[in-house]
Amino acid sequence: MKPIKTLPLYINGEFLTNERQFDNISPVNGHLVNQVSYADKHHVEIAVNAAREALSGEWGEMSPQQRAKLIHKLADAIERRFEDFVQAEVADTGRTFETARTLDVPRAIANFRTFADLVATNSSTSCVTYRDDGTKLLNYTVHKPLGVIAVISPWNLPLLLMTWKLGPALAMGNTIVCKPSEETPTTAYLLAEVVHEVGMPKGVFNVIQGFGRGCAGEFLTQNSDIDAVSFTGESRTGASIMKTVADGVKEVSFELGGKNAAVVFADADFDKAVKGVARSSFYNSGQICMCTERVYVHRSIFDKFVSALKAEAEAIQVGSPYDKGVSFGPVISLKHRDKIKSYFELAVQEGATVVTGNDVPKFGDEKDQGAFVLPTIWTGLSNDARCIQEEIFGPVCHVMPFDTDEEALTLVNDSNYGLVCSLWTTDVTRSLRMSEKIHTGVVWVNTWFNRDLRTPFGGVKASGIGREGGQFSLDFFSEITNVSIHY
Ligand code: NAD
Ligand code: 6OD
Repeated sequence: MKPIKTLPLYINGEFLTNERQFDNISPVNGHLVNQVSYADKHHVEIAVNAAREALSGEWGEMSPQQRAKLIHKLADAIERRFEDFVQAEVADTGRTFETARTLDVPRAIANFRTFADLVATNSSTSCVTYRDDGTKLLNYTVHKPLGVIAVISPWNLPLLLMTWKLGPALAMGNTIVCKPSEETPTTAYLLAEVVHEVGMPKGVFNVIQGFGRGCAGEFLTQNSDIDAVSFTGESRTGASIMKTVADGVKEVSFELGGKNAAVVFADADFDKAVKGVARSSFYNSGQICMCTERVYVHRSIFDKFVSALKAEAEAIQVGSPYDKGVSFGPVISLKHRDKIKSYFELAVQEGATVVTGNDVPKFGDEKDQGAFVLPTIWTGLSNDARCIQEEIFGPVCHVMPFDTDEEALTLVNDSNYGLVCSLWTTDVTRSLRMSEKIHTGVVWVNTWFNRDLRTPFGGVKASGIGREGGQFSLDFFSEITNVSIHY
């Protein structure tokens, strides 16, 4: 891929460059990746108007099967430009090439293919009502597009999380205005290029770039002509968006923050649990909403577990994704690094024992201008410590011992968040009993971040509203009408 100097917006089938631009900075070394056109308020308005118009044009006339065919073409076009997407995701985020090649880009392709297939084979429900007078009602449901969807996504898995919403929203015949994170604008631009290439009707997919509060994100949610917001990001931002759209009574689907627990029982496959928790705590530099930041380990194996997890953390090769052998890149920005550093200080103030990390690495080269932190493990805090209650969103976990299953359950559920939980045990009955009582949207047993795209995904409490995945996504992105025929 040739270096892109300025990213344009994509509105109503056209690429538009605005003279007002912001810098996209590499978290690896502080270099400029590219400049990005701001979407001003009027750009957002024309994007929403174009999306509204496109609902009733050629796109609105397509059958689900025709839409599915076009979405498959889109997935094929991404596959043809696989390496461009990989390079862009690595440049924006600093993650490893392996992560981009095995997670981000394949999942983007799967997000389109899965929902294209689901919509092409979807059926509706029906039932017959038998009335006292001998007449009947035939009821059947019709799924219509919900309308213009505002898709607002974060920086941690930019392409994966945006396409997780675009796949089902397009499959159901909606039109979209999407706003990627200001930290990671490039793959959304590439997506606009492939949308353009495959001949998606103009106005169906629009990309506006810029920041959130007081900027493109808020201009979009304030626009009364959107029909719904599908948002992934911080819980606080979700609350603010909810207030913005409340007067217009817009539908929302929110995937928000987490402070996820892993529970390691005495009967766990020890080596598998250590590797699993190391992965769930440190993968993608801890920047996945499902990452583990609270680890509860049965007291009988606590010391052994902490030593083994420390060894895993210290074996991680921290550095630039462009260097050989590196398995762990920077966090997204200096601002985010400083937030994580503030928790390093807080942990010590709160009385934590630092097992490893709790510092930024020194490289003696341009990476010292990057946003690196070391994989970090703490012990010794009580469950009400801020470091255990607040989402840090970095490669940081606290390990605490427990004695009984009931105690583990209480500790896990003692959180404002409720996204995911991982249980490590060889006792199936224990895993079933615990899963029924854990307050999270997903419980994994002896695994983590293992996804079947047909299953519901989402959080409880401050971790979200609604579920996306399979039929749950198709339902959210539809206006479902019951047609009732009397005969
Ligand atoms: P963020 O909330 O700061 O930003 C997310 C998006 O919202 C960005 O595009 C941003 O520009 C936009 N935005 C910010 N303020 C806005 C406003 N007032 N109105 C409209 N748009 C606005 O989140 P982030 O820092 O990009 O992402 C990290 C957060 O996302 C973490 O809390 C993480 O847990 C969460 N997350 C959750 C999931 C999930 O599936 N539950 C997935 C990924 C990330
Ligand atoms: O795998 C998914 O579908 C999903 N929504 C992942 C969320 C990851 C959060 O960072």
